[in-house]
Amino acid sequence: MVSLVIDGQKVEVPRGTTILEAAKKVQVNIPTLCYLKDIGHDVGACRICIVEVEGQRDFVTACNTPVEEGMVVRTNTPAVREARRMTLELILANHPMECPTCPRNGNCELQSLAAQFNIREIRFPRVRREFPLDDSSVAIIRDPNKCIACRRCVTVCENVQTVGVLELQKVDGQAIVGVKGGVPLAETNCVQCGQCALVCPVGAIYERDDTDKVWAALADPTKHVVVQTAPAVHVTIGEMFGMPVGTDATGKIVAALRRLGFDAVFDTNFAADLTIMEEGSELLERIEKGGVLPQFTSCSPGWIKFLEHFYPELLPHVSSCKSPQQMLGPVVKTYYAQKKGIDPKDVVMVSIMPCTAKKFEAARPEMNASGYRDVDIVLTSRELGRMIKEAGIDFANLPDENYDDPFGTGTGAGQIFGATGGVMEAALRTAYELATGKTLPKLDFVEVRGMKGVKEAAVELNGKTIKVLVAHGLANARLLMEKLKAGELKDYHFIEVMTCPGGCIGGGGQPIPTTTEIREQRIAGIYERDKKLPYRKSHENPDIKKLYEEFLGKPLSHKSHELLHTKYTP
Ligand code: HC0
Repeated sequence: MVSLVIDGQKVEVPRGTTILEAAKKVQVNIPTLCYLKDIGHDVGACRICIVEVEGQRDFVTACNTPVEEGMVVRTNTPAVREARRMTLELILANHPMECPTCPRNGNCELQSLAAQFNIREIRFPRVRREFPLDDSSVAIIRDPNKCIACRRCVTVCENVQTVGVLELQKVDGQAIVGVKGGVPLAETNCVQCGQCALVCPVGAIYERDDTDKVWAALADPTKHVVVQTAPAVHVTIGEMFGMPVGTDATGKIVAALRRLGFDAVFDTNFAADLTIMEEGSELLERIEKGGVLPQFTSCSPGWIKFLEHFYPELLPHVSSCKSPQQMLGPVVKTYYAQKKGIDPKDVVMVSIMPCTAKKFEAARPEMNASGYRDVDIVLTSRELGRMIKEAGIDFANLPDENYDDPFGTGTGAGQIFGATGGVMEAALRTAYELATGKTLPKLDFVEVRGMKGVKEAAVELNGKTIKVLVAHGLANARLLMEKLKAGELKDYHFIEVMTCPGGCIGGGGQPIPTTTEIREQRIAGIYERDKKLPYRKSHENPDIKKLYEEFLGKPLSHKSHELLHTKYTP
């Protein structure tokens, strides 16, 4: 242990602790701007966290300076406060100050710091920036004018996702983050996961806003506007309305969507159950008939794009199943439209997703199985939150309402899709019972749950051991892909990959902030809801049984293939 004094308070902390962390022990929150513990980003670039250390001539950055025995630290002297203010004013002099029209208005770390430091004037000449907006991507928009060069986006893209399309550049003498090679984002290997938007402290990277398209559809009397809500959104949207992290707000989301004017509100959990029926059957078929193994899950669109860019030779491992989002669309535009007597051309399918890459997935040219787009508009959790606020709906006090028929029942298996390991656990619950005809002795596969980067489990199916792996965050996925290429995963049958750390509960379209602690609380909310639902296995979902009886026939049928499956070619 190391003893030191911070602002006159004695404190003892383990060796290696930073001044920033040590100060928290004596109830001192040193302000930060670029620092982000979750992604290991402690470059000390912004210098907002500077403090005085007795005996040292210069200020030191608290976020990356380890404590030393006998250190005397002062975090709140006039000189420290003035230096921090000057730094902040210099950043603000370079900032467009368009707060009222900025997507991060009210949720911006720079804005909060300006308030905390009581900044009333800027003593430096304003720098006018006129860099072009990069809106080449269907999902992510970059506004370099607002970049404060904190480099969090570079770190998350490089280290957490190993995609690495961003870098710090000097443009017109100014340091800003740009795309490597100076090309538009859409022309790079960006997988559109949106983790950069989650960590950006300001409005320099954000999701494309498609809310106006939805308002227009809702106002059009000739359109039948259908909406689906992803599993992860159920336990995260409440955060935008002051509800505790992890709160299950499913019933309130349904009520809010009805009040916004949607004609039918369906549950993506139902579609997740449908995916399990198809993907589980595909796995059993691959095992029986000697197909390409291990099979990869296909529901996380950033992961598919990652494979297409970095490991195209491994695409034959990917399940042919579309994601739940993309399965529900064509079923709505065929089976449901027929049932209701609506021309599918008048159906607008909207998805509420935790994910920016879902916008990209919906826009893929091949996703039009019914002759119309499978999904017309994708909104992230943040966009839906904004629509609900704009409509003046008192979300937290809404009554709980139920989804509409015929896609209103989702099981616990569908619900856990929203957390890392959930697709695998849901698949195992169903594959075991379909293959053996026996009831699972234990429903919870706890081995595949939680924030560990790579997890594994095994299950006995008719005397054969089925081995599975789960990874989340693309750095972990890359590890597995390298092992697979090296021939080390030959005896594995199924691999789940979710693009974002923690799975969809940590998706790039989720409420900001999304920290590791928040991810864990959201995951707990997901499993709580799983436990409470009347059905917890996809094959027991009565709406799924009905869909197969009335329309699809059986999993992997001709109709299923036509509507629910696709092909990713190297
Ligand atoms: Fe997910 Fe999904 S679970 S990808 O993480 O499979 O985005 O929540 O909606 O489609 O169901 C995201 C979340 C989904 C899909 C589902 C899958």
